[in-house]
Order: sequence, then structure tokens, then C-alpha cells
Amino acid sequence: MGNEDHTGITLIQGDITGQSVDAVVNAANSSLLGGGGVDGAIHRKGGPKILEECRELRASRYEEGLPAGQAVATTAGDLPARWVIHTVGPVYSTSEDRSGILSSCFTESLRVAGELGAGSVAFPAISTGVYRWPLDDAARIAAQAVMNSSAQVPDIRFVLFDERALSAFQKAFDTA
Ligand code: AR6
Repeated sequence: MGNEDHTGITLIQGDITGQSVDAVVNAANSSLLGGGGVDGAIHRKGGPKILEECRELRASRYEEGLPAGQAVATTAGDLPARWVIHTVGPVYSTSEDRSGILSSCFTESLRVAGELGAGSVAFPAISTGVYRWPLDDAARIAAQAVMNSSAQVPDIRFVLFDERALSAFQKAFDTA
């Protein structure tokens, strides 16, 4: 797997907050001030430094919040990582196709990771929890986005919380 020779993509089952990587991607919300799921786990384990930087971002670059599909980096606090890249997935909708926004979460996060010089990045299954995106479809969008990305990050990992998510991503990468 991989978009270019220098990129390796790995699928792992587990808790993303335990990953020793340069950058951990957070499935955040526009407020950047925390929430449940991955976001809650990252702030809990990463400690108050992350929230402090998020508050600074809200007071400067993102007064209106971080729009869905965009990404921004902060410190990773106490996590075994250098940065957290916060991105905001779209809430799933049956009346509107928001897959371009979900795809953008992956490409923008990889772009930010590349700018930081990150050698390794861990992604969760963005939008598939609280934001209700069907797993198989989210996995397909994630696989296509990452495989078509031009960002130069050598080690890209998807850290899936359970067996069901892991097999959805395996299937998506096998058929991408
Ligand atoms: N490690 C890896 N995957 C996880 C973990 C973890 N520690 N915890 C949950 N998952 P979600 P979203 C999986 O809800 O759908 C928050 O409140 C989970 O099983 O974290 O983008 C934010 O503040 C699911 O498959 O993110 C936003 O308000 C996937 O990660 C909102 O939820 C994503 O679930 C964002 O919703």
C-alpha cells in the first residue's frame, strides 16, 4: 500500500493516545475546546497544555472556530507524540454529500504534518463516532484521500478502536 514509494500505510487496532508518533490527529469539533470520543481521550491523556494552545488559537487565528475539513497543529502535551493535529470532520448527512469535507480532513492533516516535518502520523476514523458517518463509506473516503495525497509523510497509521473498524479499513485499502 502507499501513494508513492516512500509512504507506508499501517492499520492498527487500539487506542490512538498510546501511539508513539510525531503527530496524532484529533477528531475535534469546531470549538477546539474538547469533547468526547478521540477528542476527550486526547485532552485527558495529553493534559492541560493542549487545551491552553487551543484557547490561544481561538483567540487569534480561529476566532470563529476551526471550519470542518481544515486542520491545525498544537503541542501534544503529555502524549508520546510531538504534535496533535486537530481536524474537524463533517457530521454525516443523508440530504447533503459532505464527503469532500471528510476527504479534506485527511489531506489537510497530512499537509500540516508535512509542513511540520512529521515522519509519522496516526489517524483515527474521523466522523465515524459522534458524527455518525457509516464506517465502510468513511473508510473508503479515508483510503482514497491518503493514497492520493502528495504529502511526504513516510509513516501513516490508522488507529482503529475496534475489530469492526479495523476490518472496514482493511477492506477499503484492499479495494482502493
Ligand atoms: N482511539 C482510537 N479511536 C477511538 C478512540 C481512541 N481513544 N476513541 C474513540 N475512537 P469520535 P467524530 C473511535 O466520536 O465522529 C467529539 O465529541 C470511535 O470508535 O471520536 O469525528 C468531538 O469533540 C470512532 O470510530 O469522532 C466532536 O464533537 C472514531 O474514533 C465529535 O466527537 C471517531 O469517533 C467528533 O465526532
